[in-house]
Amino acid sequence: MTDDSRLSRRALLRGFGVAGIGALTGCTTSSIPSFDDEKTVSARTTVSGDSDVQATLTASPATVSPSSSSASNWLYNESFPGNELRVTEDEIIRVELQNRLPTETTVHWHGLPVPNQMDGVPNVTQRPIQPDETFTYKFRAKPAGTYFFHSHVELQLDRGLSAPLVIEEKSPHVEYDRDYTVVFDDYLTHAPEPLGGSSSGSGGGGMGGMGGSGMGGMMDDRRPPYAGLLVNGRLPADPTTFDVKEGERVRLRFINSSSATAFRVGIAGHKLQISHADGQPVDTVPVDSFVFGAGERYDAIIEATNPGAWEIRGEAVDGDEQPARAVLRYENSSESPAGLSSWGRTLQYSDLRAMQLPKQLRGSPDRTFDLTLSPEMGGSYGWLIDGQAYPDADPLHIREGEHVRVRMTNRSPVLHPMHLHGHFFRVGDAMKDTVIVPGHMGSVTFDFLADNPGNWLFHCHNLYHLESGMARIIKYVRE
Ligand SMILES: [Cu+2]
Repeated sequence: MTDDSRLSRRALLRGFGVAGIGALTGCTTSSIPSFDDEKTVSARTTVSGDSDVQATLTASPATVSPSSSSASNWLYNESFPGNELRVTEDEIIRVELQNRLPTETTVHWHGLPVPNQMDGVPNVTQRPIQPDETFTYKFRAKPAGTYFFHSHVELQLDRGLSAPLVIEEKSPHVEYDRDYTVVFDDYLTHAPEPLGGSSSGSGGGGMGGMGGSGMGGMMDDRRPPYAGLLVNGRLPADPTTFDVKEGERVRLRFINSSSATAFRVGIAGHKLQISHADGQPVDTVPVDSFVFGAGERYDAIIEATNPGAWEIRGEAVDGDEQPARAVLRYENSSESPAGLSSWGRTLQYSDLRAMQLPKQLRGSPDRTFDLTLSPEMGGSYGWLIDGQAYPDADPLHIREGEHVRVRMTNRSPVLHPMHLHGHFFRVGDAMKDTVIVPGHMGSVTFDFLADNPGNWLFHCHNLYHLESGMARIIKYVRE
């Protein structure tokens, strides 16, 4: 590993893209989490041996045109979304990231519990990859599941630096004839900018901006000026088509790779048999729709027993863009797709039953964190975990082998999709890595086994909340 002890505070801040945080909070002292701290427990070693799958990712500026006006984005291998990386469980993956961007970058393997030094969080798990530098990520693809990978530097995810990662099971618990990946995203036609500034300024409305429908007039969140919502990189007017044949069972891997959008998803004319939550197998549960936040994934089996052409629809939960759209088209059907008329029964977390729950997570925890999620008060745009804005925030200390419980209460009117790196956690009877904490005093508890030493980011996957402080380091310590 490289020697990172020389990194300055400025470099650390720059790497995480939160140079404004110091000014925002007025803090000059801080406990910047550093990954060379003596108290840190040694991370799992990286995998040795030859790799089974090699890939090269070139991150570079590129042009995409999901709409008539093309936009300048930053992409992997000039693809949008990036090309899917698909492997079989237990294979060793070696990915060389070539940075052709004008600034530094990293790759995070969202949801996959890789060794800490492969996790791609700048200045926490690795030195950011500089322009024209190359960095090699190598890890074992385990466990199987639907994941994605993305840049973890600043707002680069919202420029297009993301792609699906599918790790196929050797023996899946569900049968299917086809397997499609369905990526929901939000789309900017220009470079993303932090949603900073004062609420007293004109235009933005700040944290005090009046909410949309259903907010009861309470304060609402800001939202980037998205030009539209996408399925697999396409706007609703020019939708992706998924071909099926009558009688087939089709596995759909839904990924929310957006930066700031929770989607409500359904398919006209078809039930969804939810088979995996965040890539992990569950007893199949039949629903008509589900809601997922940024960073969440669901796999569903649909039975193709209703010939025709049908809309796959994803509506923003807190946005007024036109819904994202794709088409499920049966062979020999040429009609225009039938729209979704009702959301029907929507999946609840309490419906999910993991095929396997770690037995270490039974009983009472060794350690519990009670954390509030709240907006910064006083007119600045900021998001806090227990009153602190990362990186000026205390790490949460845990010890290897512990059963750790995290209770989150949301003292804001907007939902937060909270994501833990390096671990799956138990929420209800499901194993997940990202969970929505609903607004208006919504509360969610998750439990995890501290079995992957290192310094791990725990944060809101709304990129704009993350960038304005909604993160903590969970740090393995010895004492
Ligand atoms: Cu959030």
